[in-house]
Amino acid sequence: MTGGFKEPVYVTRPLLPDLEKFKLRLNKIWESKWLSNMGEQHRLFEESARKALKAPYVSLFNNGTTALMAAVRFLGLKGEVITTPFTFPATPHALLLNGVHPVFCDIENETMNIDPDKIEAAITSKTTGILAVHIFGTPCDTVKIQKIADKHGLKVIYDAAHAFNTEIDGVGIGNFGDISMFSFHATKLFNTGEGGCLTYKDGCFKPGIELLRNMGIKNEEEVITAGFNGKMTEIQAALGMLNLELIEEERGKRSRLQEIYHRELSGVEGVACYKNPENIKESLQYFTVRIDEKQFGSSRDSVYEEFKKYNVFTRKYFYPLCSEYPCYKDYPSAEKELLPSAHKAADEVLCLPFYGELTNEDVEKICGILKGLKK
Ligand code: T4K
Repeated sequence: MTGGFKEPVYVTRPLLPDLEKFKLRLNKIWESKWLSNMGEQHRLFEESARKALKAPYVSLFNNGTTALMAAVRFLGLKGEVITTPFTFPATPHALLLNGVHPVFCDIENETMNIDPDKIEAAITSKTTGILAVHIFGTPCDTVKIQKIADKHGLKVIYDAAHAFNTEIDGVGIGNFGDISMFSFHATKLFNTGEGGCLTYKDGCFKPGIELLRNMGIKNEEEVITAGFNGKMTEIQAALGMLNLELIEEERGKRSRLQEIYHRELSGVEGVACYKNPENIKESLQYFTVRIDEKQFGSSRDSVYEEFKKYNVFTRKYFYPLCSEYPCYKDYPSAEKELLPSAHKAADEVLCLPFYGELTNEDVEKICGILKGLKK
């Protein structure tokens, strides 16, 4: 039996800049006594994030969820919006908290993204939009989704929380649909502790989105709409500036680890790893496998439990499905029979540890443990 790890190995660890460099930025913030409300660090970081995402326009937020809520509200979505059940709770919650009913649509078996061939059947007279997720950073079928949206006059929002740096044929993923949302949470390849942003192609969106982000305040004497507080702080922005400098090196390390995972796990019956086509620049956000219980001899859940005995803490993203939460389970679209691929993915997917600090030997050991669990 392969031995376990001395220290716990988590699914991810945050990228952190050199502390002394961060202190220099903090000194500036302290001197300025400017902590929030779009100060200098915010301005600098917004421009750097825009370049990194290859996006025409960016609005920064204090986290990805508030950003997504602002997108739904800004586009005036109401009635029903078609979305995926195989995602983090933030996706459907951003709709429900805006008074919009999420309508769950099944996913594609391979990419685990919303199945565009099933979207049209879910459209009713109440449908106003599609909220698709580039799950694990794998791009949705943006061409098919846009065609459906154009045909039915629907808005498209992409939840790109996992897709920082994802590109299709060299085009940043934030250029698709009406608005895209990115998360900069600590668990993301690129992080500001908490944080996120919206990207969009239409510059006219900027004032409206940013009004929502700051209570609807136009100036000291005018509040022209009902907004909330979604502002990113100067400290978050400063961390973002420094973490952006580390991304390429981190991506290099993750690419190497990804190769080792693929090499070690290829040919293991019952373990499947998805590979993006050549024209996709990957986000390298997660490394996921699917465990087929029949072929592997052990279920995903038992693999997850067994890994803990070796001090390895994998994650069952995204189990349970959002359609199984108490707030959604009674929706007609939440019926299990309508979502077979989503249920299969929720039962099979396991996210393995994936971050640059891991050594090649660590990943080989994790693969050894997994192979040892095959029956
Ligand atoms: N849409 C999608 C599709 C999303 O996946 C998310 C967030 C959102 C929208 C919303 O974006 P945000 O509002 O969060 O910006 C984590 C994250 O909190 C969440 O951002 C993320 N998705 C989700 C997939 O994962 P948990 O509850 O699994 O995190 P937690 O605390 O269990 O952390 C996982 C592991 O990461 C820990 O075992 C150890 C490591 N870790 C975590 C933190 C917070 C660290 O090493 N350091 C840390 O500071 O939700």
